[in-house]
Amino acid sequence: MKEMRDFVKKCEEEGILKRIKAEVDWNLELSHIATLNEQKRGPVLLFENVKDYDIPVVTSAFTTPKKLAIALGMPTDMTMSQMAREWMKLTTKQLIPPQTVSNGPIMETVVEGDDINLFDFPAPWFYPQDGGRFIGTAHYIITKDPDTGWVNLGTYRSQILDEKHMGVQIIKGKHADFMLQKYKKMGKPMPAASVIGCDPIMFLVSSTLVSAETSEYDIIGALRGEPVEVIESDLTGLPIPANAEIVLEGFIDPENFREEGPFGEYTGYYSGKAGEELPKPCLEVKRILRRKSPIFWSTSVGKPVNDTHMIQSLNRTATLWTDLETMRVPGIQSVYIPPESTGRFWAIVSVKQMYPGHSMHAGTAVISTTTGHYGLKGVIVVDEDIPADDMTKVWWALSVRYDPRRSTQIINRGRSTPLDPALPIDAREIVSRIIMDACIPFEWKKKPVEIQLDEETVKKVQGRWSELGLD
Ligand SMILES: Cc1cc2nc3c(=O)[nH]c(=O)nc-3n(C[C@H](O)[C@H](O)[C@H](O)COP(=O)(O)O)c2cc1C
Ligand SMILES: [Mn+2]
Repeated sequence: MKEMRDFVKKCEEEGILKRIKAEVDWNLELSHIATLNEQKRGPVLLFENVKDYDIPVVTSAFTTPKKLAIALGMPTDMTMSQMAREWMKLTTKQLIPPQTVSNGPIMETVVEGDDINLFDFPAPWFYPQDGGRFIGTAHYIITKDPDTGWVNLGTYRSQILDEKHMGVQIIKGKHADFMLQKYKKMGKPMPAASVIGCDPIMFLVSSTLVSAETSEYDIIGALRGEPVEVIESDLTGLPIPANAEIVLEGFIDPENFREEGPFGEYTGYYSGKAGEELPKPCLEVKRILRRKSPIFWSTSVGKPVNDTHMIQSLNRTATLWTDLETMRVPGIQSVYIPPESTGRFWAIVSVKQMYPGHSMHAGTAVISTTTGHYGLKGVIVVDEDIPADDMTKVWWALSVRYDPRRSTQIINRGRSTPLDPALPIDAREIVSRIIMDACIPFEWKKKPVEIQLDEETVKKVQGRWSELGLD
């Protein structure tokens, strides 16, 4: 899969894409249709007739495991946890850097100077109290480290502020923020490009916690098994994906931030009310590259479960699992960060215990990893017979193997996310974490005797299944 169109085609063949021909307003209506559709875990939507526009809009691209499997080119019956494991395997094998080409569909139309107008794109107005129209949701921002040349892709929500400016919420400590601080020291604006509409793996990876100095492009290459084709921009020097739909290129002035938001965030709450949060970086758009007839891609963010939570669930499960393997925590059977926890606040780890304290070894490791040290509130550790993504069994373990006083540890001071609505608005730097060890203590000499069905009888009654009229 090379581009957005391949994904649309594949989803249509699989019968999980719906073309919407009726006119739909970009103002609230489109996002509300998407959200209601997502609540039912409905199909990918392709809005072909958006009011005031002739550019179609895709939404709801990732709201089921099957859609993610299609995007990743994996078997469509895989579970989230299994896909995350495969992700881990592919991205720890061999990274594949991008390949520079001289031309591509993204160069079909070049818009410069006075002709630049961000309102030319059907950016939706998502929720009633949003501060404006958000053009960058299912998109990512390309930046480059001025010292090392490291190229970063990061998804940071972006709002249209006027025809030529978009606010970009680059949260402190994110990779584009590292780079912006360097440009600030140099007294220079930072080149940046927003990519809207691309091979869906690119969007998946651009919101993944990849270590600093590693380019997301190389991870994308590893997942696809072939390099991303990029064109080196003569304006910004950035590598632009040749097969993208729309690219907005320009510069972020580190000295000149602007108010953006509020926006209905993935927590289910608004974030960024004016006055509550600092002004945000702002991209001045100097050139638009686009296909003649581009497809616009958007995602509803907002309450779980939608694209954002599914993406975060998949990629954080993958990076957490990778972190645990890298730390050589033995016996890890499966890992899962449920989308219902917004894909970030809770993690479940299944472990085959081999020594006393092993389950807590796993639990404490999780909160010390790169993925687990940021924003996570709870870890549930379960024994090997409980798959991390089987909620029925996880609840059972929490009920019959867990004693709150013995099995709980609270860590008081962990790194938090400024978007967490459970913390006071002016104190969101630090959050506590809980480790819940729902494993039977390894050192117990006397263990409770678990019921197992009699194997012989199971075989026998299975053989009688149709005779019993149970087929
Ligand atoms: C739809 C969506 C919107 C996001 N919006 C933001 C945002 O506005 N600001 C932010 O810092 N991170 C946001 N994230 C999370 C980042 O993409 C994620 O932390 C990623 O690792 C950032 O890239 P970096 O690690 O290269 O900095 C968003 C993720 C998704 C899926
Ligand atoms: Mn990065």
